[in-house]
Amino acid sequence: MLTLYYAKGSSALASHILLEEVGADYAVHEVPIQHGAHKEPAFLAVNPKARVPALQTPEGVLTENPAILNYVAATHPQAGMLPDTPFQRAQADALNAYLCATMHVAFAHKLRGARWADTEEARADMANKVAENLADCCALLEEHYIKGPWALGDQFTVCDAYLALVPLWLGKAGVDISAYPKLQAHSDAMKQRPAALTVMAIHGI
Ligand SMILES: N[C@@H](CCC(=O)N[C@@H](CS)C(=O)NCC(=O)O)C(=O)O
Repeated sequence: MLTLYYAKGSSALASHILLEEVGADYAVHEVPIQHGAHKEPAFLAVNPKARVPALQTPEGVLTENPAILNYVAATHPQAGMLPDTPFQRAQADALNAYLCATMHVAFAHKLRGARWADTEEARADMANKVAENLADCCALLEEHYIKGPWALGDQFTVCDAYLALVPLWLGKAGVDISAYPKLQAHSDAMKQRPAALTVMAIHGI
């Protein structure tokens, strides 16, 4: 049995969508980060990094969206969420690493500036750069990484569950997704998938 620790509207959406897409047998445990629940001892015992998502598995807890996505895909091979060849799998890892370590972090500078700077002025400077940085990320994804209709081509994969976060980040940062036709089409296509829609509704999206 799997248990996903998540907060509504957070980046846990990606792992949540994949669990639903593969038809996993899983439970959910909401961690309302807006009330500081992720800093309570009960959750720190699950994830000492105080972040969602976290996935309780029979072998222990996994954190970080890319790791959770790969685990869920690998344990549900019938769903075909990983590409076939080692090279394509590495391409999927590269895209997910970019979303995790570059694009999500760029977005986090909007509300989480206190991680990096102590003064109001520095935090405001960082927040003011978020839209520009996300637009740069989108241009790169659009030009070099999204093959279409799904991230890696015809097959829906782990990357597509992660890319479901991009419209949220852009909306909150005031970046118009319609400037990026492949990302817009991807967002529209996600809304045609019953599993993704179910999870988005849970997250209030
Ligand atoms: N690299 C992590 C990022 C997780 C993360 O930053 N989650 C946010 C929600 S989107 C969080 O828990 N924030 C709580 C905080 O920063 O205090 C992943 O991809 O799983």
